[in-house]
Amino acid sequence: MSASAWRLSQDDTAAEPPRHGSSTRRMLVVAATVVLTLLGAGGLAVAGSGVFSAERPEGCTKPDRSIQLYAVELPKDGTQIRLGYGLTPQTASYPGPTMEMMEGECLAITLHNQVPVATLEQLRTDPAHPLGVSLHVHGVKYTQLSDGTVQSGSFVPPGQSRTYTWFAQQRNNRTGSPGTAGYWWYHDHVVGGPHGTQGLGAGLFGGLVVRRPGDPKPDRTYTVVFGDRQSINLRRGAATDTCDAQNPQPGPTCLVARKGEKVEFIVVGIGNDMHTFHLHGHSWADTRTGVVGNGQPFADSVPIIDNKPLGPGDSFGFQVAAGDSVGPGHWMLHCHMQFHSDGGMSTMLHVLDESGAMPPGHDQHSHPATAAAGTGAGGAGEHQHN
Ligand SMILES: [Cu+2]
Repeated sequence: MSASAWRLSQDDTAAEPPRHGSSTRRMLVVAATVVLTLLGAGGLAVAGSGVFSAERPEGCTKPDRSIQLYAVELPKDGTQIRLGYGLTPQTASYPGPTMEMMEGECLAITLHNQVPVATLEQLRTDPAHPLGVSLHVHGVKYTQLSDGTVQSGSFVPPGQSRTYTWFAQQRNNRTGSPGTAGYWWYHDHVVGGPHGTQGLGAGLFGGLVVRRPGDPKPDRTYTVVFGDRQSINLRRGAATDTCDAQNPQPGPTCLVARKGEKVEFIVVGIGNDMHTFHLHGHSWADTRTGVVGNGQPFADSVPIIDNKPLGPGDSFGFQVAAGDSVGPGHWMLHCHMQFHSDGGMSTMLHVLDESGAMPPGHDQHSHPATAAAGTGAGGAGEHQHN
């Protein structure tokens, strides 16, 4: 790829009248690009990839915060390979850790690829495709060097590490930037093929929330990913909910809260299917934060909903006060496409009372769908309720 292959000619820009000497200036820019590429100056150039990009987005002079992220192989689900991101290799999960940023913040994430080569080879659909994992994010700003794709050369070969930079750009009325606050997600874009389809299918994804100062803070946050084969967080039926009634530990397969706690959901669609996200007993505002702020103008024009369409790549989020007005109980959370919920795309939000106990009369729960646990053929991870 030559350096000029993707250069938009200035003469093609309608708003810019042709000026004397502009072609000379262009030549100088190209020459400078070549020199920088040869020198590999300051991480500004990626030799060999044909990409010339700044290391960080405009507005991010240096990272405000740095974190380590590990991509590892997890125990198989039946015959399905499972991968996960974790803040440590030992705590990797699918979905991966929920990332939280404040608008204006610049975050450096160093991804360590600890997935065995043999596993990546098994997931590869084309022998010519390079082996690696990556980190691709939705909603916030990043340069080509943090795109997490093969074509930009921004992935992590086995055993190696790479730092990705995300910038939660602020709203700017002068430039017209709408800001980046909202509910987003991140995922692999490399495992198996150029779109990371195998990496996504194996579990390399997670939620991201970007807040503005003054946004409501939740007591706990759950990321719920609706996917193919009637899956929630890549599980189906009973495997979506492994909460221990005596000692429920919040996690990807245990959505639990005390009455009155502010519970935040980050809802993400992956795969190829359309879904609708429905939560029993609770409703939310269809806004950026999912709540109607105090004194917010036009509050009556904000739709209040308890069901929302979700396509592949979509994400949204909201907060509810657990059990508000309706009390403790096992509140269903499911896809409302009937053949999806019947197929096992259904789990529970367990709302305990203020003391953390499920009051009498609510101590039994069962899943309407008795489909084989998990999405793997062997149904590993199946568990019994009651
Ligand atoms: Cu569905």
